[in-house]
Amino acid sequence: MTKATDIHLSHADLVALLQKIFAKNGVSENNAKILAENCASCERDGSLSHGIFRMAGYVSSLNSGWVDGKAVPEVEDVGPAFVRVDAKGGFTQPAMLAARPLLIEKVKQNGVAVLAIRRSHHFSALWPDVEPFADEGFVALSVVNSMACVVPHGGKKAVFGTNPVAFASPRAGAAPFVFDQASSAIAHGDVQIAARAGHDLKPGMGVDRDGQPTNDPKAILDGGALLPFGGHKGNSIALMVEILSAALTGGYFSGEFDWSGHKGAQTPFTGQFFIVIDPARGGNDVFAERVAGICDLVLEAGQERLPGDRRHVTRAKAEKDGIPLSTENYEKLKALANA
Ligand code: NDP
Ligand code: PYC
Repeated sequence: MTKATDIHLSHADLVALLQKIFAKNGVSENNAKILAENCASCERDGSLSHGIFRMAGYVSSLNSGWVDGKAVPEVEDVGPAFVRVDAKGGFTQPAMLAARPLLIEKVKQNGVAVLAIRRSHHFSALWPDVEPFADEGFVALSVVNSMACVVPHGGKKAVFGTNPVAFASPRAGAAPFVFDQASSAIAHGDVQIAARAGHDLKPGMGVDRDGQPTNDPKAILDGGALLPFGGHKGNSIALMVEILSAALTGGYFSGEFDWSGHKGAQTPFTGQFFIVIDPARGGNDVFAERVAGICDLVLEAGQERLPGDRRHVTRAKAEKDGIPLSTENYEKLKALANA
């Protein structure tokens, strides 16, 4: 009998396999490498709602003609501290990487710069987008909106996406402090995973098609909706994400794009926003030490762990033993690569 994790792949081998799948499905060589690296890193870190679980959705969206895997983003220098990118209907990550050198140059010049990406598809976790900035000594915040599946607090109709916010900061003597969280009570990916596994959700995550509270993930996916986390407070964060990611960038709101003509489309067609700061401009030479200090205080006060800690433990184990995959999932990936 096969065990849940009887295959272990190196990060490089998983990237190569995923790259082949992207390339087979109309993604350019450059973009395939970026997306494969991103997806393999999610799997390696145990961000399973956005790891290899997403590959079938990527393929389905690409084959529906909804997303352009070959898109070449256009980077626009629009102000001393403002970079804009038209992703041209492609994925966000290649657009962000295309703009990165100019963005960093502006952050170094001005102490702060923003990046506004529009006409982009984001189908992954956000931490891979912000963590590298903190690795280079910068503080970074990013938000992305998705597809309307979250009812506003007290409302009846889904307006917001699951709209995550990710933040990264250098921290002395340790990996950067990074959090990455949906503004819904649960990510849509985790609802899909629970539905497949036949597990109920905890109370307070969603409503069914009649607006009644439900713990059944299938009822949420079948005409129901998710709730914002923390009631009216999560609601305001979801709304802020719509404003920054769509209104400000020129992308679509989560409820605005029409993918009905593309059967199989799954990738939200929206926008993404970044603020990147050089903490040295704060005039505090011990910024990273101060961050480490406040993180230590939180742990000493009794919080069991910090955000990102689980990922780093999972990453270290995967780097030592390989990334664990079930035989079933490995076979599915090979089938997609050889289809
Ligand atoms: P989680 O609720 O699992 O985690 C949110 C954050 O809290 C993470 O930084 C996590 O760190 C941290 N955390 C979790 N448990 C604890 C704990 N006990 N103590 C301290 N920190 C903790 O994430 P979500 O379900 O909200 O989101 C999952 C993913 O889905 C995210 O990566 C997000 O970007 C992605 N997403 C993407 C969307 C898109 O449109 N592209 C839309 C919505 C979500 P750790 O990682 O170490 O567990
Ligand atoms: O998990 O909520 C989610 C999600 C939406 C788009 C990509 N991931």
